[in-house]
Amino acid sequence: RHVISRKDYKEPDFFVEKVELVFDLEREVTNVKSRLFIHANPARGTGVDDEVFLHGEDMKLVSVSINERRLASGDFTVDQEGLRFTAPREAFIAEIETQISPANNTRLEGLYVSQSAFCTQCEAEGFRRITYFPDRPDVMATFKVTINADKSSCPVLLSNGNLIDSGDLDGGRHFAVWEDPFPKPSYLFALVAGDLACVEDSFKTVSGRDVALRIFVEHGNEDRCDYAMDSLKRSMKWDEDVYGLEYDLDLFNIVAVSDFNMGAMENKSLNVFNAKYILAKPDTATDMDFELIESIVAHEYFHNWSGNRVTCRDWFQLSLKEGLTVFRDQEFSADQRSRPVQRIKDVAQLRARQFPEDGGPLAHPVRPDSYMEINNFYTATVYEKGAELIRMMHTLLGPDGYRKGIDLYFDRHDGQAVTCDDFAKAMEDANDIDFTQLKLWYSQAGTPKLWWEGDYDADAKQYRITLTQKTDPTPGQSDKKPLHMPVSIGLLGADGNDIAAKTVELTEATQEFVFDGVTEKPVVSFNRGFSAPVNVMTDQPDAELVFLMGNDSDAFNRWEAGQKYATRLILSAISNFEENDGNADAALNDVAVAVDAFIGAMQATLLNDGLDKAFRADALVLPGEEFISEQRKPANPDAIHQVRNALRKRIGVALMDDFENTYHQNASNAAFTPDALSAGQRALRATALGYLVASGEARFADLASDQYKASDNMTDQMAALSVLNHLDHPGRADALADFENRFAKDGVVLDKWFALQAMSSRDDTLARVKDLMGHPAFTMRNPNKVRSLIGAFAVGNPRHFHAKDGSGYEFYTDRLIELDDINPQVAARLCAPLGKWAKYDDDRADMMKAALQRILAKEDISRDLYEIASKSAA
Ligand code: B3K
Ligand code: ZN
Repeated sequence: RHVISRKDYKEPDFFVEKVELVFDLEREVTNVKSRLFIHANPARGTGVDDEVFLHGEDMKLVSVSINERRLASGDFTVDQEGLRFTAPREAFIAEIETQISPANNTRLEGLYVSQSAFCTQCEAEGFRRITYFPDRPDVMATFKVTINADKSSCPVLLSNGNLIDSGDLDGGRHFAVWEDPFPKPSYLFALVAGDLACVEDSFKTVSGRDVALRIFVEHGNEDRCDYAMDSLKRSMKWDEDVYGLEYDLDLFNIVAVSDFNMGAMENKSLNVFNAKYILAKPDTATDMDFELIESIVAHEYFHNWSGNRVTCRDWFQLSLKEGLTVFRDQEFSADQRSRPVQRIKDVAQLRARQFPEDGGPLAHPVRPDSYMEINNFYTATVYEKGAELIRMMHTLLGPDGYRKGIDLYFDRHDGQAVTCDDFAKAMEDANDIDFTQLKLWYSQAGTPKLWWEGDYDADAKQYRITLTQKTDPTPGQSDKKPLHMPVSIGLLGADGNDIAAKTVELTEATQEFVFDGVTEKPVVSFNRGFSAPVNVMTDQPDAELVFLMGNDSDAFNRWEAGQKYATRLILSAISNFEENDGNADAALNDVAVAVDAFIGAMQATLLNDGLDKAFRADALVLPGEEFISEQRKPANPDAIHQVRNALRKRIGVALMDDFENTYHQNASNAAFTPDALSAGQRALRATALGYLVASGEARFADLASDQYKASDNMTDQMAALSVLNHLDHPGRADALADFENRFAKDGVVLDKWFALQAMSSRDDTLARVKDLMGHPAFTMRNPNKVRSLIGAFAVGNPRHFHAKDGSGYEFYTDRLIELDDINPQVAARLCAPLGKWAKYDDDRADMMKAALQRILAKEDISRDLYEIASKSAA
């Protein structure tokens, strides 16, 4: 199999200055004519031949002409990778005609049909499925695009940039011509054509430019665009205020489509979104949906600078745009909502998705060294760990130094395709600082482990703290060097106030830091705000964790202390689960004192009105089953599930009165608004309901059932439904039936219904999932459906996915094999859960490895799935 290596990067031999495309849109056969204005790269080495290579896949080549002379079949060669011919001596024009079939494009890369509309997805390498082209990000061209289509089925015709012409044609057809003045790589090209409704607004930029903002959706969804539009306007303003970056065209379009491989795509001035991340109104979307819409709309908008104006030289540099843009959207959300709550969410996400990746068979650096299929590298590491890297720069430089670096970066590289090194260099030059060691975070994979040891000297009033770091080997990288990282540390006195706090810079394997003027033996609050994205290995006594839960001035570490305490409790109960004959209650009894202390601390958090409600809701949630299973090898999914539930039950019973009060006090009669404050109130109430139901008292299941019936918004309904989902209560069936009825025709909303059932811990879940595959709304062709039913089963239902008899693995493997023929990118993405075999007992590990072998034995396996399955099996 072909492996592409970062060290083999070579500048392109030829550049394309300008592209003119003409599309004749038809569902079965679309004709594409392209005119490329090509010239040789003046910097290319001497002695190279004059062969021009243009990428192209799965197309019919109709003709090629050079400078208006049609090439005979002997003058060019075409294979599975592309088209080759000999270039004339001077700059020249190539004209190429191809035919493609959007209706049969189930991979959803290139030009395809979603519902009745035509749309494109070109990142990373989809443009080569539309026409022959040097489909690499360091070739940047201006695009002029003519779209011809049937007027009645495609009244809306869109591409990047400005509309410069349009009109009617014979035979019921019409056309539009778009021109994008900004040179861009082919991956940012987009085209949309269909019968879509449009919601319109506008934004005046800081220098007075009026920008028309349009969101295109399927008819009937016009009333679900308000929040996305509002998020867009707030993003535009925030980027001006915080980064000094202004929008650069008179038009910004967003299109929502039902069939989409990922979340959204930042095509220049024509963002295409998975409809799930645009459509929302109170009775169809939860608070979490609103939050995701806000952050993804912002993320794609921010790419206009971090990604489009300055793009990546090659795909190994993907984190240049993705890490930076994730950091930008995280900060945007922190400013729009609650900063500590945002940080808790981001860290929980990092630990749930990126840490396991970094500790498993698919571990790779933020800037990978090689790949088989680049689409497999849109990972938590490139995105979220990449964002942590930028965050560390921000912490080390401070807001002003960071901004100086950013200004220099955009100033220096506007209009260019650059590297992660170029980014770091701008940060260094603007601040006269050396990031040589910090840059190891780009190249070294694996989550560092960090230990600390403190020593208090009462006479000298000094507290000395020694930090030790170590990173374990990862596939292909055995020797790890010490990293440079900022570690924020606070010292708390007995009264709960900070005696001292500072951010130290760790650069050595072991290093000591001294705090002066420490008047009493402190309690340490370590790695505040998760300033370094590491695993802190040092345990603190239960009493210190309780103290931090109640007193730390750093809200993140208050939450963190609770998570640590809960994890430790659950792990110790799990380790004596077997000795207690698999009885989770008895296992908890063995650690009864600690359980009681923990519940006391939870109660204090619950009742502390000084803490905001969203924070309290987060702090009361126990670490998830997946997270716990990462903490000990072998992980026993049954034990984890039972112990965690038993602990939830104890908390529910012990704090029943408090939860009941919380539940009733936080009811609201006001109309639903998606703002952070009201969302926090609903979240706290949902947490209370969850614990009340967990207590096992039947009246609370009735309460959940009543809540489902009585509430008028999706957030409260889903809160009720997600607790009923695991029960035998008649309210479950009623609510599910009602949900199905109401949203039968509503793909995006019905996905919640599929996912709920896939995640139920009830015994009949797998059988039900199999049935649901025959549901009229289910299709393997729609990625959202596949993720909701099949993906949610693997990721959100550890108990059934890891069933001891192997039934979960078997079902799942069949689906991946089936999906690979339809959509390899999505199949590859869903394969990762099987790669975690090393975490489980031998029986399960063997079954998971056998499943990977069965996948690898598939005839015509895609490059996408092969890469993930083969690396996972190793
Ligand atoms: N840049 C796109 C992701 C493209 C994924 C291609 N497999 C969305 C984003 O990160 O904003
Ligand atoms: Zn992105």
